[in-house]
Amino acid sequence: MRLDAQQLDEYSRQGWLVLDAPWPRALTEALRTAVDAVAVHPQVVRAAGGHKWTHHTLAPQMPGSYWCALDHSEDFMQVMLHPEIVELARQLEGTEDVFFRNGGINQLRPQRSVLWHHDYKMDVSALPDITTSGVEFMHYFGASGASRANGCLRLIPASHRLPDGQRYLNPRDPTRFDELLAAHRPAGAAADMVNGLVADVELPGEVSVELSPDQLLVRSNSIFHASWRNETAEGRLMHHWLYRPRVRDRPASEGNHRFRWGEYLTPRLLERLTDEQRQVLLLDESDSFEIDPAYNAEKDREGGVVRWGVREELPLGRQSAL
Ligand SMILES: O=C(O)CCC(=O)C(=O)O
Repeated sequence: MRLDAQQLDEYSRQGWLVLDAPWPRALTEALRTAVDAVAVHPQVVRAAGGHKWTHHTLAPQMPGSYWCALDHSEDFMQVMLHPEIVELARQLEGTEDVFFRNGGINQLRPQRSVLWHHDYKMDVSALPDITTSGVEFMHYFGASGASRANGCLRLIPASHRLPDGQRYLNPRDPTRFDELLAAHRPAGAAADMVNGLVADVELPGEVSVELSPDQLLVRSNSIFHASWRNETAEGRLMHHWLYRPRVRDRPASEGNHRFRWGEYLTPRLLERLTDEQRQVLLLDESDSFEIDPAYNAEKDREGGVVRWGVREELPLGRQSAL
């Protein structure tokens, strides 16, 4: 899937786009089937040390882990590594040399919201080869998609850049968004807000991104965003994933690799990948990069335990057959 000049310009200026999902609808249905098969009672998730707001009926693979059995399992990988997605990522990053950083499921719990934040604020203007901070795809794959009622995304268009419109955000600089937030958050509401129990404050210029499960949000990894509070009784299903341009011969923290996929995907899943999928997972180049030191603790804690496989390898929750 390739974007036209107008879409590219819009993405560059505003930092986000909504597209029709470029994969067959059956793949989205397979994601829901997989969730139904693996889901357990929310109390079981809590007892298993479920991550505070991203796990509702999907248990972490080990206590405290961010990762459930599905995040990079076969059906999810077939969407995240779909040829149309790889093509889009390459076009948006302006280079063939991109890698799949990671994906993950956010099953926003009832009564929870996500506060305003930036995921990634590196000033890439300091890196001569890099002109973007990475592209993130967000797919709200539950039957009801994303609505204000179930906690859809909110974002501030064009917030992925500094006010000069040229540079991406730098974590070391105070940003205008931190100031904006401080000016709008009422002091008395801070405790519940900071804990994500009420929706964060409305900010001037913000947009709510309501989507059907047949749509895809494409956004700069640097955009300023939050979610509404999930007012429904169900966990809101979304999976998102990130591609980044490769940074060679620079410190590991600039490369920002989180996984060596060969250590986390089962042999049966590895067997089912195409050459192109192997390429963006860097499976045949695993000696050519270092894991970002920011993820060393995760690697030490979870390496060899957290794994993702094919459908037949999933732990079945309610015993429903796939
Ligand atoms: O789950 C959501 O809707 C928002 C997720 C988010 O903000 C994030 O993962 O950075």
